Amino acid sequence: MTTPLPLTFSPEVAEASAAGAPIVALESTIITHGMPFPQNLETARRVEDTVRAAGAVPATMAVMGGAIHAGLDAATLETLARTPDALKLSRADLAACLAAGRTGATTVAATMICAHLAGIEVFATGGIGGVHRGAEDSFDISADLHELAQTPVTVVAAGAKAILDLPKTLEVLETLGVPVIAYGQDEFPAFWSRSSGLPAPLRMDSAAEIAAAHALKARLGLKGGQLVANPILEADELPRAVILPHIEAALAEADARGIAAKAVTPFLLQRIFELTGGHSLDANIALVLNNARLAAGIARALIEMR
Ligand code: PSU
Repeated sequence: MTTPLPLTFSPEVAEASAAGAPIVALESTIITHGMPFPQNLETARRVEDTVRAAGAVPATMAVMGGAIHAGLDAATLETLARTPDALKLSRADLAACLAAGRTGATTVAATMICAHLAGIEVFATGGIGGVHRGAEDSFDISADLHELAQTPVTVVAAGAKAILDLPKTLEVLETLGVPVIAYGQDEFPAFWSRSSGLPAPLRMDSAAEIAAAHALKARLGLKGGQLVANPILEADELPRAVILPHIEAALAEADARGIAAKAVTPFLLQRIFELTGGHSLDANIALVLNNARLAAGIARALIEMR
């Protein structure tokens, strides 16, 4: 289905949208820049299946051939997973990528924008971008934070990636007025680990409560979305003490090599993958699946409420 916007729905998503069925948006930067092939493709498929098994329809977002795609068919998903030079799209480059007719993968920020255009209110990812360590010199703060402040989509993530400066990330989210809701625990989770040592600003224990807060925020005329920080399951986590030395080593290497801007996050994820002998990727996959399940529950609850 093509709309007057440069926005194309896959048949599955078009049908769900017409029926008012629950839909969960999924991003694609995690496919092109966050995981190596073929695990990226396998994970993308498993995440979609997890959303379906939990009673919602997955809409993986990407820009291809001059259109935003809400939902990718199997062949298109595979093509994207095999496109290592896809652009990494955020708010700043979405329109330019469309104009140039290039292939682009959507980050959290760009996926929120595309989801909102497609009428989708819930989105699952791994971990959002945030304030990078050393941001006081580099000014490297992910556009994901500002997007959460202005686009009304609830984003389910396992916190912010632990390669970041988590206290500063929480500070910026507070300044921007973004509700940060830890799911089922008091602490803000740290992506590969359940614990960050930092209290979460808010806590909720059910999908229905999160859906109610999402709806009330809009009713009050408050701009922006919510961040749901869903801790990785205990059986899958890499405890902080295990992962921290690897994060420090990868950060030191990025610094020595002068890695900057959009290249930082993909470089760090790849180095930590190598340093943990692949365990960080196993945990990353597990946490995305866990987020997909919760997001489907929130999308269902939103519809049941209306
Ligand atoms: N979650 C993951 N892996 C990823 C990402 C999220 O498990 O690679 C991506 C998201 O697209 C997020 C981006 O928006 O990392 C953050 O990049 P940056 O730090 O450059 O803003």
